[in-house]
Formats: sequence, C-alpha cells, structure tokens
Amino acid sequence: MIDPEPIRFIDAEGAYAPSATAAEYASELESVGESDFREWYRQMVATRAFDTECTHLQRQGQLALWVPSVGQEGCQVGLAGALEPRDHVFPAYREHLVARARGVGFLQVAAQFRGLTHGGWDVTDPANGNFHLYTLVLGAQTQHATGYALGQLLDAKRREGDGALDAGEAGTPTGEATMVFFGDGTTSQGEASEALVFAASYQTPEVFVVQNNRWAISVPVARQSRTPLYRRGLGFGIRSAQIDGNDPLAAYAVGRRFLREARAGGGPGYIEALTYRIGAHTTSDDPTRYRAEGELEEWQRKDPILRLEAHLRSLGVPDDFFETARREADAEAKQVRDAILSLPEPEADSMFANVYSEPHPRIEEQREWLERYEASFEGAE
Ligand SMILES: Cc1ncc(C[n+]2csc(CCOP(=O)(O)OP(=O)(O)O)c2C)c(N)n1
Ligand SMILES: [Mg+2]
Repeated sequence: MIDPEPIRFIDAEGAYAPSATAAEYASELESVGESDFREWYRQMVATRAFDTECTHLQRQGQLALWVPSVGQEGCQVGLAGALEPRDHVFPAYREHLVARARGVGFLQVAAQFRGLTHGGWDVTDPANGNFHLYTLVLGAQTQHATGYALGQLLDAKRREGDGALDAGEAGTPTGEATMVFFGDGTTSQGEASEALVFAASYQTPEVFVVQNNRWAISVPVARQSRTPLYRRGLGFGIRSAQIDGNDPLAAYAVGRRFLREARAGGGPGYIEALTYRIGAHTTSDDPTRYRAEGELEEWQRKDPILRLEAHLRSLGVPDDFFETARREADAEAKQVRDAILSLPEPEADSMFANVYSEPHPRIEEQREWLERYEASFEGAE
C-alpha cells in the first residue's frame, strides 16, 4: 500500500500550497478567514507562554510536574476550532490549548499540577465546557469517549423516536459529537483498539485524534508501529486521514468534516496528526539522553507558531499584531503565576465531596477515619 501525502494546506514556509490530498477538504475552509487565523495565532502563543511559565513554576518547586505541549499547538488549535460547544472532548494530558478553548482556563490546568484538586476542573461548574478530565492512564480516555459517544447516539435515537430531533445548523441534523485525544504510544494499549472495535460496531458519533509526536517518552514511534498510524483506523473500517499536524488549517478542515459526518450518522473518524514533541515528555524527563540533536532542530524549524505567523504575514498582517499577541500571552501567563501561588489548599476532606450525589456509608466511614487520624496529631510536638 502506498501512503498518500499527508493533508496540508499551508507549507512549512507559511505559503498556501495544498497537497493533492487536501482538495476534497478545501470546502471546509470557506467558513474561516484571516480573523480566525489571527485568533488561532493568539491561542497558540498564549499556550506557549503558559507552557513556559509552568515549566518555570515546576523548576521552582511550585508545581509537582509539568507536561509541555510545545510543538503541538497547531493541530490542537485547528481541532478546537472545529468543535461545537455542545460536543464533548476527552483529552489525554497535553491538551492545554484545547482546555482553554473549551473555557476550562489555564489556572485550572496549572492547579491540577500543583495538587490543588483531586482531579476535577472547576467543581462549581460540572460541565466545564464538556472538556473531560485529563487522563494519565494511557488509553482509558478512548473507552470513556466511546462509551460517551454511544450514549450520545442512543439519546439522539430516543429523541428521534419521540419525533423531537431539532433542526440543525446549516442543514445537518443536530446532535453532539465526541472527540478523543491520545498519543502515538497509546495506540499500543489494548484499550485504544477496543474503543475502535466498539466505535466501528455501533457507528458512534466520534472522532479519534492521534497526536503522533513521534515519541512515547523514550520510545520512538517506529518501534511501536510498523505501519503509519492512520492505517490502524482503516483496519477497523473507520474512515481515517493523516494530516500535517503542524498545519492548523488541515486540522480544522479534516476535524470539521469528520465531526460533521459523525453528527449526521456517518459513524466515527480517525485522524493521525503528524507533529513533534519539541519539549521533554514531562519535567521529569531528559530527552537529550535518547534523541538526536538534529531531529529537534529540524522540528524547531517546522514550529507551527512560526508557520502560522508566516502565513499571516503573507496575508499582510502587520508586525504590531504579533507583538500585541505575544505581550498579551505573557501577561496572561503572569496572571496564572500570580494566581496559582495564592490559591488556597483544599481541605483534606474535600476529597469525599461530590463522589456520590447522596450520602454514602463507605465514604462517610472513610471521612470519619481521616478525621480521627488527623485528630491523633493534636497536641503532638
Ligand atoms: C497504562 C499506562 N501505561 C504506562 C504509562 C506510563 N506512561 C506515561 S506517558 C507514556 C508515553 C505515552 O506516549 P504517547 O501515547 O505517545 O503520548 P505523549 O506523551 O507522547 O503525548 C507512558 C508509557 C501510563 N501512564 N499508563
Ligand atoms: Mg507520543
């Protein structure tokens, strides 16, 4: 099998130069233009500044760990742009840009890495932009997503049965869709394959997104898969596409097409976004021990922020736009820094709140145990 060229609209120099494979998705770009691209650029530089700030905070002992997303902002911004507010998103742990785009906010993300929550985002807003929790257990989110999408499908069927399916936007039936993010290494987890089996069997309204950043900590993608990853989707009978993951336009166009088809009853889609993890796996990792310097330099030149900047400049966007975007990004990162250091530590027993909607004897028992344990230190030196 000869693999087609990855889908791309703007090349590494920022020129509009669609690949042959992009043609069938070009109509998706009719709904976006320069003002959207400017907004995408702002989101990307805001995420980059936040990432840098969080790395510093971790180094200063203020965060337990940090997971950088540097280099992956291109596919994230395009896919976030393709989502509708009613859709549900199941992230892995590196989707900071998507979190912010869904309204979760950088402070919530940083708070989790400071150990200030037991896993939830803003507990006063259970919906959180339909952006589900970060999932560090590789692949678990693929099954959560498929289960959720199955529920979306059954809800839609029930509404249809009642004759109450609303008229949708632009002639498509309404309905939510689900998007799930995972990494190249995670495709080797059994869960990821099981999720594809169920998604294909039930034709769930779901888009699987593999951010192929070439590495699973120190293991290169070539060792985990002898075939390009988009072909995994094809093997399950799921329409699949490989995109240039550093081109936000490609991510937007293919994401939007697959989401719309999923909403319209066309079943799941699978996107492999070819990108690169420019940073370390986490702040606990030292990539200089396992990857060649030249590889990093090559991908630094393909930085998605530089690419979108070059494209915007080719459209005539002036210097001051970029300067303002960077200044605003730095100010937002500084705000997060100031705010995170003064966020209160939660009461230890808050971990028992919101586990069940009603009082539960096991939880009550555990809460009482903790109370007694804490009390045992009273009066101790
Ligand atoms: C079930 C499970 N096995 C192993 C790990 C340890 N682990 C954490 S991240 C990671 C690599 C994941 O690589 P990939 O899926 O490519 O995602 P990336 O971190 O590159 O975004 C591993 C092995 C884990 N968190 N969960
Ligand atoms: Mg990876």
